[in-house]
Amino acid sequence: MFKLWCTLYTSTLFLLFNFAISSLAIVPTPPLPILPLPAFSQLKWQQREIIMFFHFGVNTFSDSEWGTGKENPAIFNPVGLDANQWVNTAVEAGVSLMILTAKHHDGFCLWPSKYTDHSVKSSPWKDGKGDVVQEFVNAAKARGVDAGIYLSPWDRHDKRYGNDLQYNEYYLAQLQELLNHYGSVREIWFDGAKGTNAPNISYYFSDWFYMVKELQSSINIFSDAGPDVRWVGNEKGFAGSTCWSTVNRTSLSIGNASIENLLNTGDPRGTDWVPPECDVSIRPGWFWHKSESPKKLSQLLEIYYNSVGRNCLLLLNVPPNTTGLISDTDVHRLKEFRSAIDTIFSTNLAEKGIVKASSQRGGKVGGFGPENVLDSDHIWTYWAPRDVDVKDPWIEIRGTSEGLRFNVVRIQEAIGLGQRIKRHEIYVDGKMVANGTTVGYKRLHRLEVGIVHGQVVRIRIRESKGLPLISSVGLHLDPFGTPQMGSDLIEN
Ligand code: FUL
Repeated sequence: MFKLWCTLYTSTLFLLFNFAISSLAIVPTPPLPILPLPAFSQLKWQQREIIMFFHFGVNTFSDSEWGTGKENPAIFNPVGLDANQWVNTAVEAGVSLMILTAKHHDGFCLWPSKYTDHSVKSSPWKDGKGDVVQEFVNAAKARGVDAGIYLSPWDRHDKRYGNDLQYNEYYLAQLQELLNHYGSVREIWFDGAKGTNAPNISYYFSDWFYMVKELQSSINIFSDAGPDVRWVGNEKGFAGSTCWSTVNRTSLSIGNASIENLLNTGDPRGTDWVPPECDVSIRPGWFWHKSESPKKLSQLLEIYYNSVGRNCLLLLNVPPNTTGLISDTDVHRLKEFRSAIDTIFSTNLAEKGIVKASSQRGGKVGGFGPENVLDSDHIWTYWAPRDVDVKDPWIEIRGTSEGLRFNVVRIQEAIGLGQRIKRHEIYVDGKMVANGTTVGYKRLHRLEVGIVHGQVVRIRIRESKGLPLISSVGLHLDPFGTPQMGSDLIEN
């Protein structure tokens, strides 16, 4: 009897063990990533979609774009400055990161730097006791918005500019002031611009980059050449219709006009993850000028589709005026812009349909089914086809009896595992309505044919690096007009 119990006991244990092993074994793992991958701070940055730039300084008062460096600090007197109004404007526009020009090319510092007198401390504003950077970061913090800093390398005021050692020491000293004393800074902007007649100088970029990372661990460094975020190659707010977050950093350098196309499109063979940022101003100039007014809503939407809709971040500049406030016209235009984006994208018409795919990794219970493209996680839940389905994987939305009526298609890749899609096509009831190359974090297609009404929308992935992983699909109705002729066709 004892022997029988022992046998029964061991065979039950054996069965349980095997069951545990086999049920473990059937849970499919996520596929391997395709390198390079974004760093944590780059992934967070990408999800911000729209961030805001504030160009403010002596140029605001001298009505110029590039100050000479000879401006008298006495002109700087924004008597009604209210950084809370800037932040409220940003929050209402859906912005989570704001970048301030702490020092532009004219060399005037918006904080009381100990290393120069050419700053707010020599101005009449608050009797020389004010600090715009402090007011900016305080206001941002109060509303849970992140802060970023622009510190122009080109300095037309400081006498040390032109002397490599002295100027680099000065620049590094200011970086330490800004990154040590104003709390957490999430992005720093190293502008590559420099006038043709400016003195020769070498910037000690390695020293700057090391110092920045030492002082702020979750910061992203922007420059023409990264290392974390690259310039998009123009100031129109347009990324390439092919736009890779990957590039070889060794092919990039700061202030080099010959790489603008590469910056615009990236490189599918790139070994570094350095996504582009599209900087553009809401007005013709970067600084506020009485004679200028903000862009029309249709222009802002065009920019949105060609930046956020092309795997980019939009860095929209909204310059404070001489009072120290964002002008009402700009506040109003931003409200219209936000409300238009919400109108278009807050309803996903695909949610009314049934989603199907050519195959799914791990079968029905694998966790990689096509239904993942309709949830709210746009990074870590995704549709993955089976390993063998490399030839022509597809995902489709089937409408209910009323069908699907839309004019915008949104596709998002699970970029946490690398950017993969090289070519894709979109069909409605078997007819191609749009096609394109890269997808990346977000790709928006405004249909050139206008509103379509159909039953089955199929997205075919024609070429990709390994398996395509799609984290979200949206069908949307944009009531604000069709794309400006040919804008979707701009190849770079
Ligand atoms: C450029 C600068 O020269 C402009 O004045 C502006 O700051 C823009 C964002 O970058 O390179």
